[in-house]
Amino acid sequence: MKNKFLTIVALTAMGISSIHGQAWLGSTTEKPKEKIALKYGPISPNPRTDADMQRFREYGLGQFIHWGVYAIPGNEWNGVSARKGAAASEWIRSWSGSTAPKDWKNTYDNLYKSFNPKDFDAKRWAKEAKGMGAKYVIFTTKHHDGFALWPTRYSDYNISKTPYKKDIVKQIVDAYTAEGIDVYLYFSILEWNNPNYLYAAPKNDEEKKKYQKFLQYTRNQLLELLKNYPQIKGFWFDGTWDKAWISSYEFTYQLEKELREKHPGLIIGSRFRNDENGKRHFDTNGDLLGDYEQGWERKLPSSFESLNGNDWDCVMTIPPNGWGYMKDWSGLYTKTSDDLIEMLMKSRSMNGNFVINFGPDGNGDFHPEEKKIMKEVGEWMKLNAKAVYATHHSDLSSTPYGYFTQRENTVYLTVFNRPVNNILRIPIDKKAKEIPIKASLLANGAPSVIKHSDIGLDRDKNTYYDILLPKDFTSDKAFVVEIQLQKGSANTQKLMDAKM
Ligand code: JFZ
Repeated sequence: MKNKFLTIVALTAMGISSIHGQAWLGSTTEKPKEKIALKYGPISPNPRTDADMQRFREYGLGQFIHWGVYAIPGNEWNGVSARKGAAASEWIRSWSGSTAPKDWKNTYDNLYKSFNPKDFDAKRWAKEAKGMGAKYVIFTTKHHDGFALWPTRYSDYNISKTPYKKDIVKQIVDAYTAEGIDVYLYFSILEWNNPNYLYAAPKNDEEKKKYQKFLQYTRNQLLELLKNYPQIKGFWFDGTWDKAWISSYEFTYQLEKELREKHPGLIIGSRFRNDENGKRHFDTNGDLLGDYEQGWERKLPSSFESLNGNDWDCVMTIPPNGWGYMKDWSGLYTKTSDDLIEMLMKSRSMNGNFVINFGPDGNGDFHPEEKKIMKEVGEWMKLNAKAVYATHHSDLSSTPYGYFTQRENTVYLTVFNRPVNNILRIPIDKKAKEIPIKASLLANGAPSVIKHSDIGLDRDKNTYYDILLPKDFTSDKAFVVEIQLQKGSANTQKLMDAKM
């Protein structure tokens, strides 16, 4: 109850519900005492234990790219900003109100005729993403405007009709795969200007027939993507919140099955389909639909426990909102590399992947601020990757200094808050079977002294291991202390309690 209430308050504050009419879900599900029988519940086991899913868990850092014809206006038109008239830069087609240009939708729907990104170089993008440390990329094949960045046979509104002509999805898939970066395709079900698209559930035979055409079109496009780009690892679905799609649970269930059969190992998040009761992300029983929780959008979970062991990723914009190219970043709080690195390590400490979004411009260049972020995150990753990739939540109690991640017997403490006395005091449960024996700085390998300090800070539940940081070590970014655990017990002194 409490969680639900908080969710509603948060949503109202962000005005999200007014954009999508769909509440963000998060892991706030309460499970019923007895399982309710479902015909259209989860298809894949949860959690998945296969190698492809294990690979997903180890990514750590990802890159999201929003690219389409909305990159041309870049959230403005003829010098007028769409900031107050459109929900986000990639939503600029829905620009309305006093600032919207005359006949805007028509102008927008003709933008593809000038889409000709002369600087686009997929190999360069992939190299830069690799330099940032990304292990997977999520690329928009088609956003809500319906414009396809591949030469789809099922709609004329696609890249082959632009002056650029060449298949962009193919170039992305090939270039990123060649760099060892796994590719996931973003695909919006929602299409604003498709005559067969419906928002409300079809009411009569005519509407049903029309929507059937839309569903077949969606299926055709997805099968086409799998056929054209067999290297892809998964789909990242979006725009699945409208009633017509929600009412099509029989179709979407079959489609998910078909996609999985055609492409073994395929990874699909929880945003694709709902059960027969219209439950999205989590079914009527509170079980995850899809392979990982896909509701963490521009926000992070508050605790590891609240995630109920589900896999998840968080997708994050650098500006407050706006995923497509935005020419003007002035007057906005844009996240720094420090902000993003902190969110990355917080995600990793809770078993999640963290995905940073980029919105290249109409020429195929990244925003100068994005280039800076990419470089800074990449420099940090070069030193600290061991704390990020293939790590997981650590059972050590959370610490005010930063975040713990762990791989086998090695614990990484990414320090964001350095204590003035240079002592990192790590509480270890007195009953723990493993204790810290060695610590060093990832940045330069310098060893740190560990001292066992047995003082009753928290009612004697824990004993403490003090890691003494070298005083002459300075860093203007978060830094990582690598800590070796070894089997053993803390041998705490049993002091007699005073008579009181
Ligand atoms: C969607 C899109 O509308 C947006 O343009 C962008 O592509 C983003 C990644 O996904 O936006 C959403 C979708 C769901 C929520 C919020 C924004 N949500 O559930 O809170």
